[in-house]
Amino acid sequence: MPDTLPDEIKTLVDEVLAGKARSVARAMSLAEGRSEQSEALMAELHRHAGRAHIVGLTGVPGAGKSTMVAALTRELRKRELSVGIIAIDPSSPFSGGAILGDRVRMTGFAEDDGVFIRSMATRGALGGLARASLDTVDVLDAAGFDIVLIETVGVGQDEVDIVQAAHTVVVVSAPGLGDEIQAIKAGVLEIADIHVVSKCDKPDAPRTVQDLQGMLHLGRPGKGDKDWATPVVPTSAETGEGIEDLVAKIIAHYDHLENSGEMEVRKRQILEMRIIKTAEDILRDRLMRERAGKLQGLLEKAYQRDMDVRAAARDLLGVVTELKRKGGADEP
Ligand SMILES: Nc1nc2c(ncn2[C@@H]2O[C@H](COP(=O)(O)OP(=O)(O)OP(=O)(O)O)[C@@H](O)[C@H]2O)c(=O)[nH]1
Ligand SMILES: [Mg+2]
Repeated sequence: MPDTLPDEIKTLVDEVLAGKARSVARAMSLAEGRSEQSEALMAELHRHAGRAHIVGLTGVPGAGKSTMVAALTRELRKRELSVGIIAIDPSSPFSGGAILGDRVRMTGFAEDDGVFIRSMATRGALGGLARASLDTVDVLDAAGFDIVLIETVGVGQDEVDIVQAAHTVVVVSAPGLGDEIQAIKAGVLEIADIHVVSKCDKPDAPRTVQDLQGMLHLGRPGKGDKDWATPVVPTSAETGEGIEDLVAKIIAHYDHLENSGEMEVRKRQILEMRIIKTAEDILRDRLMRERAGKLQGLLEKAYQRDMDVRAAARDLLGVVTELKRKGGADEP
């Protein structure tokens, strides 16, 4: 580690690498923000991340994602794989309803060192949600979790971006919700590496399975990964049906990515996306700080029709020349 790193951060890094739960939680809180400390921490952790298998789960609200995450975690633990979980929760941090629900479902893991659960509220997220949540993935990755599960609702560009930054994308559809249609609209079905039909203890589940299989036969091409045939896995958290199969498919997909060279391609795509998202965040912060400054003069000129909007925007961008050298949020 560089000598310039504050002792406090050095200790935190060591503890995260050792997998100490309390330090992992603290590092994740830091990672969500963008202080100078957070940049130093993430720089160090980045060097140690890159080993976890990152699995994204998405689907419309109520599709059964959280129940599935709990069932999957139980199955992965049987195989002695450690699991870090990030649930991106659209509920307000104040109502806390859904977060509480997830906590209750996951309480079975409270005593288990091999499971770490974190809920992130979308409302009130510090900085861009995608940037923040993917930085927290790095923390779990560096902490040595074998699998990192990310649960997001498949609605909204941010959530779709986040789940697409997983190595393996699992799209959960529930029978009878009209999910097929809704998910197509949200552009979510196309990003699936694995389709899951949850609640297959319900009578209309076979229909949903058929719909998805039909859609795949119609040649929705997914990610253009020709050597992977996207499976449709019916599951029930109620009866336990299909959960073992789903874990097997997730692991098979990982093996496929590694053996075909596709993993390297995806890891580069994910990093590209993260770098751009982070740059956008830094830029937005910097520009927002000009609201009381340079922007005032520019908007006045635009208001008087002495300057057009694009010229004003380009002029405003003149303030970013210093960003390369300094941190984002904390520079004066
Ligand atoms: N019958 C049946 N019900 C299920 C199954 N899995 C989940 N459910 C129920 O479906 C409802 C929604 O489940 P969640 O796991 O909270 O769904 P979610 O997709 O995480 O929902 P949000 O996080 O709110 O988007 C709950 O009432 C569950 O009890 C299942 O396999 N069978
Ligand atoms: Mg949920």
